[in-house]
Amino acid sequence: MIVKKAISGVTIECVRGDIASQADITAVVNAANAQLRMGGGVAGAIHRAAGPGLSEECRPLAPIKVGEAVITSGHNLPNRYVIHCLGPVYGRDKPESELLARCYRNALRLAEKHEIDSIAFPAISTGAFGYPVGEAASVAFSTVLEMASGLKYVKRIRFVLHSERDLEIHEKVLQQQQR
Ligand code: AR6
Repeated sequence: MIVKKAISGVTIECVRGDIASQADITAVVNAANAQLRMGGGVAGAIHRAAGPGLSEECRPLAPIKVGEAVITSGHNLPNRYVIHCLGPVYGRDKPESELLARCYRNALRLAEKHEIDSIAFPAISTGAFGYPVGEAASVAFSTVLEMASGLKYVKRIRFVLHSERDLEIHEKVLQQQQR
């Protein structure tokens, strides 16, 4: 099932799937490590699908700081761009919610700068970095909803969740958010 919400002409949707298989999206977001290297989870899936050219392009851009975002091309991915974000490690990088919000804000700013029409996010920080999914979803959606009316180019924002449980949590949180 796909849950959609439209706000200020921007569609926000949640789907279950693999961030590396979003062929109809212009930019996918990587839940990166500071060194912008392969890693596990999302970073593993993205680098595997993109091929070694992505690591090469990333090398001079690293390291990045928590909350920061950088953009590269998509290499062998079906997407034109990858936007790499370093999320906070839950319980260590504080304040977590502000640092996580910064990831979404900076990713959307970069997307606007590059005139990107559609972007897909994974649930940044909710895997290896331990951020509880419901809390992270709440930060992600409130940040995106806050920015929606100021977006000129980005018209579609997709959240790609790996498990059915994470999808359900995101759907609930999105439905609860009012603006
Ligand atoms: N597509 C979509 N979501 C996925 C996928 C996928 N292919 N694989 C996992 N997820 P994580 P983080 C979900 O660990 O917490 C990396 O190794 C996963 O279930 O990828 O920001 C990096 O190198 C979870 O809900 O990112 C960093 O060191 C969410 O995506 C570190 O882990 C994020 O999980 C980043 O940790």
